[in-house]
Amino acid sequence: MAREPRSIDELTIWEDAKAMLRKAKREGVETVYDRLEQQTPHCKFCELGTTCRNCTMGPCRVSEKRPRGVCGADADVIVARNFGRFVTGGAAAHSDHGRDLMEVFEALVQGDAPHYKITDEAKMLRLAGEVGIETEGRESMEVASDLAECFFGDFGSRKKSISLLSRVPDVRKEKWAKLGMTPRGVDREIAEMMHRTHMGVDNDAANTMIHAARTALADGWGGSMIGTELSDVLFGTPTPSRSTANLAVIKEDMVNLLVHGHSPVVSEMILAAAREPEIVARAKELGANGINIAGLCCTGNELLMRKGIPMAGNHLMTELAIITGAVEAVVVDYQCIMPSLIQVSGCYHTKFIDTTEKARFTGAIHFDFEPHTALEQARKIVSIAVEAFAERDPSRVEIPGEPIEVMTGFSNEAVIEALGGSLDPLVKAIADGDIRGAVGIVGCNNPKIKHDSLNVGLAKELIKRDILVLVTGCVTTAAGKAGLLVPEAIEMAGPGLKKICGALGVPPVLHYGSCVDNARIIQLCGALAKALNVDISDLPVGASSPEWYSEKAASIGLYAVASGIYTHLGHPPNILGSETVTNLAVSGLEDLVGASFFIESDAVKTAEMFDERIKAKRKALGLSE
Ligand code: XCC
Ligand code: SF4
Repeated sequence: MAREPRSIDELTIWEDAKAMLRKAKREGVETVYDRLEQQTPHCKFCELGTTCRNCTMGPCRVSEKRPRGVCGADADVIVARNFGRFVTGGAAAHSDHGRDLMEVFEALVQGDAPHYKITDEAKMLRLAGEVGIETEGRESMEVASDLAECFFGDFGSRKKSISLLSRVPDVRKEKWAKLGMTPRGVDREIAEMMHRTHMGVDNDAANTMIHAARTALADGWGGSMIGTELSDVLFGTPTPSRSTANLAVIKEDMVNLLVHGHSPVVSEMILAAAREPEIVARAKELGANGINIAGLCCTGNELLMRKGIPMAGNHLMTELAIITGAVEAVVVDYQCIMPSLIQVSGCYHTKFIDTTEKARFTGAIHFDFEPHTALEQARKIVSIAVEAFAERDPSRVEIPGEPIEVMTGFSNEAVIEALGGSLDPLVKAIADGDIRGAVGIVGCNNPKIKHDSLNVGLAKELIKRDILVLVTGCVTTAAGKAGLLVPEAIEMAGPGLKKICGALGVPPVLHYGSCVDNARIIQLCGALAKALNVDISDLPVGASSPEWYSEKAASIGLYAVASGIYTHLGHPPNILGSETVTNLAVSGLEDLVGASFFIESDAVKTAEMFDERIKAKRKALGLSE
């Protein structure tokens, strides 16, 4: 049954978004919301996860009437296989991003990446120490070379477990070993999932799900974690700083270049090129006041965290940013870049530039970013943006609202430093009940859900209950626009959180980075569990992805659960066609790994669920509720 199209007010909570949706209507520009209407209703079988296209005896759709595919696979097997591949897509995306950082790091060690450098050498040496590489009395580049070798090894097939499991409490590792869930190698688990889900291989839903968890763990504690750590080594470990967010960070009097995607390898070079005097002078010659770099999605998070570059918007704002009519260029690397951006750019003077061989967009201007020529490429790209300023049509420019202040840069290192050098004050605040627990709110936007309503709603409900919130990914922009990422937001928090954050001068909602940076959150959980001598599943913590859409979010959710973190999703993945798989996700995993998923679309109810969970965990630790 087709539903009534939603009004603009029902699509999003933001005024800047509404203004641009109205402009899109006026100017006849199609957006993600229009296409969602066209695609609704979706295929019921696909929604339930009960379709299979894994061989040409099919495709098959199973139901009560036709309970088995041609090969005999039932709904449990089909749903588990589909979910397994779905998660694996996400793990592959994060991890291949991690690999790109390894390649730049290795090129640097080999002297083949002249424009990159080791910015945080101390962190590089610390990392090397953590994975058992000798650092005493050795040249830094020698250590770096061993570290690159070690991380490449983590992607392969020769290890029994990936190296950063050194950050996981022993009890948790023993659990994984018993379940056959220990991640051995990033690429290995990914490839093995593709093998298992071929026709006639793994035909036991629970067994497939265990391997899905193992693949997700290889992402969280492997590919993503390596991506995050090497990004810090190369571009600097984030420290607290101030910036701004929303569409008004786009400047009418400047050349606006938006970076979109995920990898700092490209965006950091764009930023460096845009700061060179010659190119700024050219912008001024053309009548602009300078060059304004702003971010979208996670590459935006990377630059926001490390360089304080303003954030124009999250996933559902990417089309709308171009609709301001003031964007000279959108420069993308990969992931979450709607192909529609090509069409939207085409409606304006906006140049759409892709930068990697593995993520090309038909109709885009293409550059092939390589470590040894990165800065030259970046200069050419910024020049294209600058020259496009002359083509802008001022009569079509509309930039809504005013930028909102945000505080960013909360890496674990920065948090520990703010706490005076150790996690002890945090442990004490938790023990005293000032901070009752912590929840990471992560992930995306999804046009099926009123834009950012749940992301913001949940964050507000949690801090009221003295639950510290950490945000990453597209939730960052949501929290920022809602005024939650500034120290003054303690006024919206409960008394305990207000006291602690007030004393430290930090917001009750901490920006922890991009999607790969969820690795920072599990690392923190691992460290807290070790400090308390308990398992991660004993901690009063949770994770949530209220408005998720992507395979990557599914991988993040599953590695959180498999690490022992109770995890909320605002809507279910496509698994409801199998009772076995659904039950495993929402309860069975609890017995296996000490945590499970829960699905809830209401912010208050979700906060109450976390509250109950945190109470129970605190009680079990002998703490006041
Ligand atoms: Fe993509 Fe990372 Fe989701 Fe945003 S949050 S829509 S995955 S950009 Ni990760
Ligand atoms: Fe159908 Fe089985 Fe082939 Fe899937 S693997 S398409 S269920 S025959």
